[in-house]
This record gives sequence, C-alpha cells and structure tokens, in this order.
Amino acid sequence: LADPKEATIDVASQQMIVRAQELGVDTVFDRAVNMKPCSIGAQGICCKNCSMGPCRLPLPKGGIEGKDTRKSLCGATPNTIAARNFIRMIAGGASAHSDHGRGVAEVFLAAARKETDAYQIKDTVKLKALAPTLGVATTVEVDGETQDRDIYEIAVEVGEAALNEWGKPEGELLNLKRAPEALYEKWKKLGVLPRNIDREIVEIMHRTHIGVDQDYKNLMKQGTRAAIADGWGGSMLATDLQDVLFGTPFPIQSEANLGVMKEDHVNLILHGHEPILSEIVVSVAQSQEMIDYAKTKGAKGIQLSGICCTANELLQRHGIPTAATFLQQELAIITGACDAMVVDIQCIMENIANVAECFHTKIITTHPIARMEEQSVLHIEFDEHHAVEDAKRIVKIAIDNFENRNREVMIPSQKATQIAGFGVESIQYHLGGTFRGSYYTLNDNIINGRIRGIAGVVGCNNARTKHNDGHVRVVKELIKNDVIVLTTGCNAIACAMEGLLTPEAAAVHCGPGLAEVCETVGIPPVLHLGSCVDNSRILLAATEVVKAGGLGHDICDLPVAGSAPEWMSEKAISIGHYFVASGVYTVFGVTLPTSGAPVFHDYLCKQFEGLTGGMWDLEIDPIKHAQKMIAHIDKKRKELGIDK
Ligand code: NFS
Repeated sequence: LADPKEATIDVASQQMIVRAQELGVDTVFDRAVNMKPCSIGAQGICCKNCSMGPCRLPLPKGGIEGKDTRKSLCGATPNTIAARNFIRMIAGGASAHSDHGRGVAEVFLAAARKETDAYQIKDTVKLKALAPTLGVATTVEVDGETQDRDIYEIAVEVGEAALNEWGKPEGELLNLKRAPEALYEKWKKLGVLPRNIDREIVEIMHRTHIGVDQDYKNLMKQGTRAAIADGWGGSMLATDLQDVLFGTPFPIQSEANLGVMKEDHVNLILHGHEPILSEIVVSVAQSQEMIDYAKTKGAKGIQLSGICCTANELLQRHGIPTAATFLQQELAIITGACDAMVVDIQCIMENIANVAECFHTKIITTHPIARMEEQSVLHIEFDEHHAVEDAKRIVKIAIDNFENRNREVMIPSQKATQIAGFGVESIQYHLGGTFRGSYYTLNDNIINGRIRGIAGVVGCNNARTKHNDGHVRVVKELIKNDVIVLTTGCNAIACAMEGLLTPEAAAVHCGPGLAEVCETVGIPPVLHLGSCVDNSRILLAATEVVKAGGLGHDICDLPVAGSAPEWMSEKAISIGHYFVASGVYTVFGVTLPTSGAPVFHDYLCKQFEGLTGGMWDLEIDPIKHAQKMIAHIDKKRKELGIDK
C-alpha cells in the first residue's frame, strides 16, 4: 500500500488515502506502488506499430560505445522509434483538445442558428473581436452607410468558418496570422503551417505506420505541424468559442480542495473537460426548483464542485469551487459524500466506477465517445438540442441519491481561497497601459526588472511522483525569484490548494519586485488562466507582450519559459510541443519518453532552438527545474540588454 505522506503533500489527500486503505478500497496511489512502469517503454524505444514486434531496443548497460547499431526487425533505429512514439502522443493530445473544440463549434453553430434554447451568444464583444480573424465581417454597407451586422448573423458565419478549420481542403489555419509575424514567417520557412486540424493528425498516423517516415527530423516536422494545429487551432478555437458562448472569464473568488464538499448538502461533482454540459448542469442545479427539491430530501442545498478541467471552466466563469486535481478523483468519492459524479471526456479514471461501487455514489457518463462498461454506471447521453432536460435528469439523480448514503461521511476540512478567471483581456485590464490593446505596464515592469520574466506552469498530476510537490515547489521558486506565473490545468488546482492564487500570497512568497507589482495592482503572483485548452490564452498573452514592444519581435525573444512539473497525458506532450514550436523553452518533470534515443532527445532539447527558438528540457528536481527556467529567462534578458 502507498505511504500517504510519500504519495502527496496535500493533507486532505493523505487523510483520504488512509481512509481508503482502512476501507480496503485501492486507489491510484496504491496501484502506483504495486505496478512499476516498463522501463523500455518509458525510454520511448518500444515499437509496437506492427505485429512483428513489439521490438524493444533498450540502451546497453554503460551506454553506447561507438556507433549505435540497435535496430528493430524492419531496421527502425531508436531515433525513428522514439520520434514515432513521440508524435503519436502529439496526435493523441492534439486530437483530444481539437475534438473538444469541434464539439464546442458544433454547439456554437446550433446556438447561432437558434436550434436550441439552452445556449445563447453571450459575449458579443468577443464575438466581434473574433469575427475578423475568421474572415467574417462585423459591419455591412447599406446605401453608402456602414451598419453593424446582426449578432446572430455574424455568429452563424463565425461558427461555419470555425468548423471549416477542421477539414478544409485548401489553405492554412486562419489563426496562424494571430501569431507574431516573425513566428508565422519562421513556421512558413520550416514548412510547418498546418493546413487543417484533422489532416495533420491523420498524417501523423500515416507517417508512423510501418515503413513510412524513417527520419526522426522529418517525423518531428509533422509533430510540430500537428502541435501548432492544436495550440493555435483546435485549442484556441475551443477557448474562443467557449468564451463567446459562456462569457469571457474575469477575476472571481472561490475555494479549492476536498473541503469544499458539504456533508449536509447534495454533492454533485462535475468532472471532465467540455463546459457544454456542465454549464447547463450549473444553471439547472442553481434553480430554485432544484434547491427546493433537494430540501424535500433532507439536504440543505446543492453543493456543486469540479474536478480536472471542467473544474477550471466552471470556476473561471461561475466561481464554482474546485474539489480535486486529477489524482484526487477517487478520493472525492471516498469522502462518502459524493452523491453523483458526472463525467464527459478525458482524464476520467476507469477505477472511479469500482470505487463508487463501494459507496452510494452514482457515476453518470454523458458523452457518446466515453462510456464505461460497469453495470452500476448510468449513461445519460447529452445532446445540445435537449440540454436542459438532460441536466434536470442528472441533477435529480444526485438529489434522490442523497438519502442513500451508506457509509460514514468523512470530508477533510482543508480548503483554500483562490482567485481565478484571468485571461488575455483581464491581464490587459490589470497590467495594461492607457492605450487599449497594450500590455504596457507588464512590459515596463519586465524592462525595469521588477518582474524578471513570465513562466507558464501547467499540466497534470502523475502518480509516479509525489502529488502536487513538483507543482508547488517549482511555482514557489519562480515567484520567489520575481517570475510571474501563468497557470492552467491541474497545476492551477495544485496552486489554488496551496493558497498561491491569492493577492496575499505575494507578500509571503514573492521576491520584492514581483511582490511590489502584485500589491500595487492587487493581483496574485500566480494567475489562473483556466483549463488546458486555455493554454492558448498563454500563447495570445505572450503575443500581446511582443506587440506591446520593447522586448524583441518574437515570442522566442521574450524572457519567458514553460513548465509541466508533473505531466502524464498525451495532451501535455502536444501542449509542450506547441510551446516549443512557438519559441518557448519548456521544461518537463518526471520523465520524457526519449531517454532511450539520445540523439533524438538531443534534437528536441538542443537543436530545436535553432529551428523555432524554443526547445525541450527534462528536470526532475523541482528547484533545479525552476532554476533552469530562470537561467533561460536571464539569458533572454541579457540578449535584450535589460539585465541589470
Ligand atoms: Ni490537462 Fe485537463 Fe489535469 Fe492533465 Fe488532465 S485535467 S486537460 S490533461 S490531468 S492537466
């Protein structure tokens, strides 16, 4: 069994791991102790792309002397195999983000065409800002006079243009022109401008089939093109269209950790990624009708909370509290107080069904592409055309289940205050200048050295490393050294649980320069920018910094670095690579599936800088990890002549 103190730094999670062990319910933390990863696969040098294999090419003990002669049955080298595996991970990650984006685009179009009452075009300002980037006019000439077009007319064309990005037969992704010009030109020269989102993913699957692409550099070129299609394509479209449909986030206060659950309330937990469903569940659950119904069952009300990126989506737009990171999902059920857990897609552990069977918790799957085999799991397929009815059914199931609690409820008391809801628009508001569209104050404070640089710290938890330890230590080391942190995903949840997402954290944890800026402006030193598709906000924020001037003319010129201290998903690899492709030095913790192919590893970690200005790195030790990022930031400050 797992030692709770070794498994996580979070006291609430430690308590729940002990509780699970007392009840004989195994969790991911125990399984991580019992099953070790395959060392050959972990090094990236196992090829199972045909049935002559799997071919395994372990590094000889003592390393390679002379020529590396390892090869598979067909002759594939470690570099070819590791590159194939790596870009297949990019394909997996890019497809997850982008299919989410496609789903949003479809609902967006249904809303624009008024085929559903459940969704409206909420943020018309953002819609109008977005329209020109997709080639849609916001005004029309009538009798020589310029008139505003109807919002829904614009929205229909925006929805159609957006959906077209997934499969258009010609041209290139429209969003690419939103990148700094120098970056766009670089991509063009490298031949990596994505043509459409789906095609780049399909081409990865083709190129990595037996006997196709056998040059790790050429394989990575396609990996780069697909990753750009994710960050600047599918993910960015998901974020933009979600903002228009549900509102662009602005700073909002809430709480985080398992302690947000309430014993005397119906606890309905929303877990997964797309806000399409959860947005409607929130509005239904907050209706008087449902609250009254909950009271008839003996509950004081309905406590909603979130897990994974659904949590981030609902937090940034509604202040719904965050119950848990990826690794705490089983623990939320082990409280005995989770009446229903609604899931859609991505990062949902299959084992929650087993854990739920030991309690009264109802697991409800809602997405046609993500079902569970267990009989005990309910499936309510969600459809935007009858969204409210579906949401009502779901909320009622949770309420009806309140009476069925069958074990002692044990909710940990730990929870922390958090401010979330930052984005390109709100950073401009807080750290902008007098002129609209400018990040003047931010740039000015970077130039004068109060802020040393900007870090994007993102990504998952991973049961192969101590839960939240890497996240928290990397971020604390950065802000201690005056590096402002932009966070998303499960890193944001970890930082929230640690109290780092409050303005008060500045005085406690920051270096003097960053503390002064945060205190003057009234912002936390760690800004929560949302879910993992919202990493696209980081790309656009970096672009705004370039545009505001004084710090070079491309993202790779900026004193900026990226990090995923506890990554585990394919999505993280796609994100990491679109950061690298956009010119950002990006450090991952835990492991990288490249160590068995030193030449390929070197290509990603050193030579890539000559291509895009960004490069990969691996650093397991959190302090060294942050220090490497700071060293890169200092290198860029020196190149800009602002190192004093
Ligand atoms: Ni991101 Fe969100 Fe968390 Fe990792 Fe999973 S929730 S999309 S993949 S585990 S950060």
